[in-house]
Amino acid sequence: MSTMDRRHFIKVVAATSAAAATGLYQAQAHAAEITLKFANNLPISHPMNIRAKEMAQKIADQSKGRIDFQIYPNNQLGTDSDMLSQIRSGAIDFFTLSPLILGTLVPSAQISGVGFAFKDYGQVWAAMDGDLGAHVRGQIAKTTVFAFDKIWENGYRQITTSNRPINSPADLKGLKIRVPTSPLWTSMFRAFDSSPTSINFSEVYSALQTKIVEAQENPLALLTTAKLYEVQKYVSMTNHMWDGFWFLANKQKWDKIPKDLQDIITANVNAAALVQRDDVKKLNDGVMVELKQKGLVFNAPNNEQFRDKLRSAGFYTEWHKKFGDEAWAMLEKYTGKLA
Ligand code: X2X
Repeated sequence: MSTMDRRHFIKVVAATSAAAATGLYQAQAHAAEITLKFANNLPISHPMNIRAKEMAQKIADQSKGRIDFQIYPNNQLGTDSDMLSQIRSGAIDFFTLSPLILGTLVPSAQISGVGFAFKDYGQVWAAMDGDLGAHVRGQIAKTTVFAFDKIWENGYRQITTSNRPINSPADLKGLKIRVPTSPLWTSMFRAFDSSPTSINFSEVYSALQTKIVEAQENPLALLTTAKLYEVQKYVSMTNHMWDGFWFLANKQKWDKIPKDLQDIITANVNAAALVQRDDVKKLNDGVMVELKQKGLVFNAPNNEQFRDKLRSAGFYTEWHKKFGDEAWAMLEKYTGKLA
């Protein structure tokens, strides 16, 4: 090797290992004008990260290499609580978060997670792409972050346990269940007379494995991609709530991005949301057979009984009061009367 070659070789190796250290998916190996960090809590095999990776490449291509859109999946940068602090301060540029967990910062954002509110996806997308979503995004925009128009998909949530199927609301009594960190989630499982514990998603697998909790609830896509089937046995198809991910940006960081590049990012984030919605729905609908093969035992309880339990516990009355008449009417415009 000549001196020149060796120098070049060392430079390439250094650049490659630096790239490997800075993020799992790096669209650009050479220096871009703007480097942006998107962090999230989901495994790399989840459709959110698969579509985000594709999106990062499109953003790099369409910006002609001016933007390096880096993805930090799977809680690499910390728990949801940590990442919420990071997006608020601008330590990260983008973050996807459940509207309910965002409720720790913007209480009104939790309204889309009211138990048994949306009967089907027609209602979900009409509401979230319509007035209800616009109302929530307006509230989020009063903070140091804002949400892009199109919410990303997580899915309808199902209860899993390590020791017994949930057939009726009575089976939820005293159940030691993990819930994400959110006032509405805790309130809902208290209304079911369960014993909910707030745990960030990054700790869920080990909390179930070590039996700190016996149960959790999530869409089926998470059971497979986060391998929760290894530490749970029963899946009860309660469909007790729909959940999504607002794609959040730090406002101050965003305002520093030139308008032409902002437009490229906005168009790609919203477009990726739409294909990701479809992917996640297909995965949630299609993965049951595979999960059964992995040993999970499914049952389909009567959802109406669970809804009645929330009604009689005063859950709807309480949250109607908290969200206020105007927001509640906006929700019921899409869902019909809830209580
Ligand atoms: O924490 C969860 O359970 C998850 C992955 O579904 C959310 O991000 C709300």
